[in-house]
Amino acid sequence: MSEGIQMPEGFLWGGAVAAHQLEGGWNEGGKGVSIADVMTAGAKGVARKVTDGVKDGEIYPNHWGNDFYHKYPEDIKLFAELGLKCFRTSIAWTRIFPNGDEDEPNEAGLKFYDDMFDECHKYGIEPVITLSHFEMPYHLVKEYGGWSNRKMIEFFDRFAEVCFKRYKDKVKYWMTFNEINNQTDWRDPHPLLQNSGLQLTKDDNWEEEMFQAAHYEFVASARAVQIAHKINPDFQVGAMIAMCPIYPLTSNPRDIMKAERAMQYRYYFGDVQALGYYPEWIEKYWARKGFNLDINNSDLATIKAGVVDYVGFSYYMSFATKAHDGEEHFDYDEHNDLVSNPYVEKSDWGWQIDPIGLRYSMNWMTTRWHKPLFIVENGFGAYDKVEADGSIHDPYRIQYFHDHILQMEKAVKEDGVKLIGYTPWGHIDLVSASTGEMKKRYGMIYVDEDDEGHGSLKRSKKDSFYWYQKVIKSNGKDL
Ligand code: BGP
Repeated sequence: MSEGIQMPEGFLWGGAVAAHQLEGGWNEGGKGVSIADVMTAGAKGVARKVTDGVKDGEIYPNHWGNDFYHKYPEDIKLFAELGLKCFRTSIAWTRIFPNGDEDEPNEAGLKFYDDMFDECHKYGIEPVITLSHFEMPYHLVKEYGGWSNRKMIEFFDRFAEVCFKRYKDKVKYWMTFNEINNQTDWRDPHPLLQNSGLQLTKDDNWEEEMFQAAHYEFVASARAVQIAHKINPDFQVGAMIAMCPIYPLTSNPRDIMKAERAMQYRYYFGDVQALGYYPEWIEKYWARKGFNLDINNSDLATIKAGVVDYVGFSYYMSFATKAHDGEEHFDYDEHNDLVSNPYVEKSDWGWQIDPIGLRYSMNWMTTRWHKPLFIVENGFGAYDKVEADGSIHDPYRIQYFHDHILQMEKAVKEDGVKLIGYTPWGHIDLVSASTGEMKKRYGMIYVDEDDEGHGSLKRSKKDSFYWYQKVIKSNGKDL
């Protein structure tokens, strides 16, 4: 494997997780029920089921996660041994506001994060915090219809403000909504529900609902940016975009136009959050589709005033697309328009492995949004095997990280991209967001637990642990 390039001093090497995928303790410490808590397990290639409450006999993997809620002191100690400079996680909204619409926050929930952040600082690890990572109070979904309701802006901003005030001196890097653009596959209820809680309200015209919900999220996010800067001008508040560049399958101009529209559609979220305005094409699109959205001038002013400080993004894979015969408008429909790219390999879950796509994406975002970037997710979900002596050899994961980190380093060194840090996804094994499985593992730290939550929960180090440890120690040179 080739040698790496040393990163600039102070580069934030880290790891990333999300509250609902690892904490467990779903009904402890006064926590309310979140939408993640009512999602049953899926399986490889099968979407998880959203239930209308918790029923006996169903498996809800987010109820136990990997038990970080109880084990965080020993886990953070391991993260320190790995050498992490930062740790990305999220605050479970329901620990702070169990129902979402209360006036007063839940002290036990606030204290949990206080203690956990203190534990990080003990080892010089900087917490990087997402406010809403694929979850919201289930009560807000049932009673208000989630983000289809403008009232969510008020509830979210109250939650954000309480967190900004409480953790004013403990957290500097924030993100508002995880993968806010992972709603563009609006035919698939799963990402919609996770981001917006829309699933339980209507089942027709989801595309229009998606644009509406996203708009309310943009306003809430922009207001949160402004609130944050008032509380602490040093706060850095970012967007969080799921970046999968969409390539044209061929150089046929029709495919080029199709891919261009697909990129516009999937990434207008970044335009709004990083540039402060909706792109030109979108109003024409809404008019042609007959969408009638609740967007007013004061919202647009808020969006303009609440531009993010940086763009956090996840990168796992690239996509490819191709125009359909005879189609006139080149509209993007994520459910039907993606095709297989013959030039890249795929993971066991069909995710296209494309390290150069990471460098390409970093260039594309920099040219378009002119903001510092932060790679807050990147990783390889795979089956791992524990050997008789307890060791776990995961060369496939090391290869994936090696190839992606090298491209990341080239983007910084050779292309001038400004990059705050790199936090590989699920550096400790956790529940998969899409399938609810434990066996789709991303970790450098193995957790002894199966898909039903059985196992000793014992943590052990995979080969990738030692590999990443040396990458961090050499600041990216020893790859
Ligand atoms: C991103 C999510 C994460 C995480 C990751 C891996 O979309 O932000 O929460 O889960 O993907 O996905 P999965 O767990 O489905 O393999």
